Amino acid sequence: MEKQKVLSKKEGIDIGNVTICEATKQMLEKARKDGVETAFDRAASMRACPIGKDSACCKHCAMGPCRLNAKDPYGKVGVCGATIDTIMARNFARMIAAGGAAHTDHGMSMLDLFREVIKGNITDYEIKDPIKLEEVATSIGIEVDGRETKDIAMDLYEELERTYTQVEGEIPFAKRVPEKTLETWRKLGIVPRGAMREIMELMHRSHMGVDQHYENITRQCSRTALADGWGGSMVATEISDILFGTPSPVSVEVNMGVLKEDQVNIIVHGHEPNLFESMLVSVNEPTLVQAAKDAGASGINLVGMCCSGLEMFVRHGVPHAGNFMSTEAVLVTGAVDAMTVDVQCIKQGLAKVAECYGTPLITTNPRCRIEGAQHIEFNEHHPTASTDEIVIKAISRFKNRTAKIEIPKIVNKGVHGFSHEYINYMLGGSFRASYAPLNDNIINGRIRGVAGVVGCTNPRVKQDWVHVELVKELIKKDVLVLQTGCSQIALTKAGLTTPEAAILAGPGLQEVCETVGMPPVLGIGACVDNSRILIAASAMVRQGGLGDSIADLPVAGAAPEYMSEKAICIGQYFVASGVYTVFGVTFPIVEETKFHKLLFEGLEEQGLGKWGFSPDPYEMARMMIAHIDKKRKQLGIDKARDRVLMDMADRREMGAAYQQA
Ligand code: NFS
Ligand code: SF4
Repeated sequence: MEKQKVLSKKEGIDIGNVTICEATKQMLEKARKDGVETAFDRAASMRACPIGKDSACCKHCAMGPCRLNAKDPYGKVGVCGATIDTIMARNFARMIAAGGAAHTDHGMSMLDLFREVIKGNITDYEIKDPIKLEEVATSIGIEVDGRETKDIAMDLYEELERTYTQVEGEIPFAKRVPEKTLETWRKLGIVPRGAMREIMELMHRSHMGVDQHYENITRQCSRTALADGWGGSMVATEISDILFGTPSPVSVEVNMGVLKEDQVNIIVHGHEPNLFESMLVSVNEPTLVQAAKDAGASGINLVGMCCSGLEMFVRHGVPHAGNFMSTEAVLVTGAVDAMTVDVQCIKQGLAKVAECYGTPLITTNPRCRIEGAQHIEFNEHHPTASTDEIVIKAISRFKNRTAKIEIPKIVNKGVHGFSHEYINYMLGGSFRASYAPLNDNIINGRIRGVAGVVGCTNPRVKQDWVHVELVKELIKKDVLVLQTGCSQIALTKAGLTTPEAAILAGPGLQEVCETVGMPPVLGIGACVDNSRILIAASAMVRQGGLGDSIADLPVAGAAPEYMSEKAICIGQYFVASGVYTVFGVTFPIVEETKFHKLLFEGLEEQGLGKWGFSPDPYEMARMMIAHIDKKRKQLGIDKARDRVLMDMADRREMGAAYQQA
C-alpha cells in the first residue's frame, strides 16, 4: 500500500473532539496510523480566511480584489466605490446562483430522463408511480380523467420544462403556493420565471458595475432561490417519485458497520438517483453475483452515502454508511471495493484516500471528473452497461485486496421515508388522509410547532453534535422535527429516528408519537426533498386554523452544520417562503450593516421569513422555539397549549394515584 505523507502538525487533530460519530473517530485513528490525511486535518491546519469569512472582500473585477474592514465596515469602499452592503449582497447572490444551479440542473437531468422514458427512447426505466403522476399533474391544472398515462405524462413534461426555460410568467408549481404567500411574492415582484432566466439575471446583476443596491440584489436572490425550492428541487423530487416510486416508511441500517468484510462492498455517493437505481439492478444481476462468488465473496453489498444514499434508502431500504464528513473516513476501512460518485459534495480529497487503500474511485457524470479518479460514464440509454462495468471493477479489487481491513462494528437503525403524502396518510388514516390531525394537535398544543432541521456536516464544528443537540432540545419542547440530508443521518446514528425515541420528547409530542406509532423526528429524504417540507407547509396552511400564509405557521428551519452554497440557496428559499431559518457554523456577513439588518429583520417586515444565526445548538433551539411561540401567540393558540399540558399532567397524576390505590 502506497503511503502518503500528511499531517502538517506533529500532534495533529484531537480526534475525540472533531466528531461524535464513533465509527468516524475509529477510522480517523486508523488514518493517523496509516499516515492518511482527511478534511478534518486540513480544516485544523488551515484557518478560515478572516476577511472572506465575513464576506468583506470582492474579486468581481481586476481593479481589485478589494478587501474591506469588517471592524469598520463603512470606513472604506472598493476601488469602484462598492460599499460593504453591495459587496456582501453580491457575494450572497453568487452563492445562491451556484446553489440553485446545482439543484435545478439535477432536476433538469431527472426531467430529461422522464421525457426520454415517455418517448420510449429509454426503456430501462419506467413510470413506477402513476398515482403520483396524476396527483402532480392535477396540482398544476392538467386534466387527468379518462386519459392515458402517457398523454398525461407528456403534458406534465411540457409544463414542467417551463420551470427552467420560461422567459415570462410564473413557474408551474407557483400554483401550489398558498394564496396569501403568492400575493406577497407578486407584490414584491419575486415570483420566479424559468430558473435559467433567474440564475442568468442574478449572475448579471452581481457583475461589476450593475446592481449596486443591496435591497434590489436581495430581491433577485429571493426570486432565484424560489426558482430552486418551488422549481428545480421540487421537479427533482416529484419526477424521481414518479419514476422510482414515492417513499413510505422503511427501517434502514446506518453507519459503517453496514460494510461486510466477506462481501464486495460498493458505495454510491452523490445526488442523482438514476445511477444508484441502475447500480441496484447490476448488483442483483445473477452473472455478476456469481462472479463475486467465484472471486471468493459471499455476495455483493451495495451501500449509499450522503444524498444519493438517502434517495435509495427512503425508496428501497438500501443501507447507508454515513454523511458528508464520513466519506473519506469510510475509505479508511479498507473494505470499500469501489466508490462511485456522480455530482455534488464529492471532496476531491477522496481521490488521495482511495488511492492509499487501492479503492477505485469512479466518476460517472460528464459534469464531474476528478483528477486521479477513473471515469466510467453513465449513459441512461444503456445504464447497466456502466454499472455492470463498475461492479466488475469492484469484484476485481475484492479479489486483489491488499489493504488491511478494519470495519467499525456499529450499525444504527432508523425509520425513514416520510414523504408528505405519507405524513398525510399516517396522521389522517387511510380513509381520511389529511393534515387535519397535525393541525389539530398544533392548535391544541400537544405539538408546539414544526421544525425542519437539515443540511450538511462541516469540519469547522464537531461532526453531528450540533444537529443532535439541537434536535434533542426541540423534541423535548414538543416541537416535531422534519429532516433531510446529512442531518438525518446524524440523528439516525444518535438513535432518534425510531418510534422508541418518542420517550425523549416532551409530553405532548410523546403522546402524539405513541398514538400514531411514529418517531418524533421524521426523515424525509435528500436535500432536494426539502421541497416536500414546502408542500407539507402549504398543506398545513390550506387545512386551516393556522393562518393564511406560510409566514403565519408556528414553524422554523435550521441548517446547524451547513457548508455548501446549496444550503445558502435552500435557506433563502425557506426565508422567502415565510420561514424563520437559523444557520450555524458561520454566516457570511458583517453584523451591524444594512444588509445584515435586511436579512435578519427587514425581510420579515415585508411579509417573508427571516434569517437567524447561532453556532450554539441550545441558543439555536431557544431562538426557534421563541419564534414558534410568537407565531402561536399571533394565531391566538398560545393558551390552548397551557391547558392541554395541564390536563395531561393531571391525568398522569390521577393515573399514578389510581395505581397506588
Ligand atoms: Ni445537502 Fe446532499 Fe450533505 Fe449538505 Fe451535501 S450531501 S444536497 S449539501 S453535505 S446535506
Ligand atoms: Fe473592487 Fe469593485 Fe472590482 Fe469588486 S467590483 S473587485 S469592489 S473594484
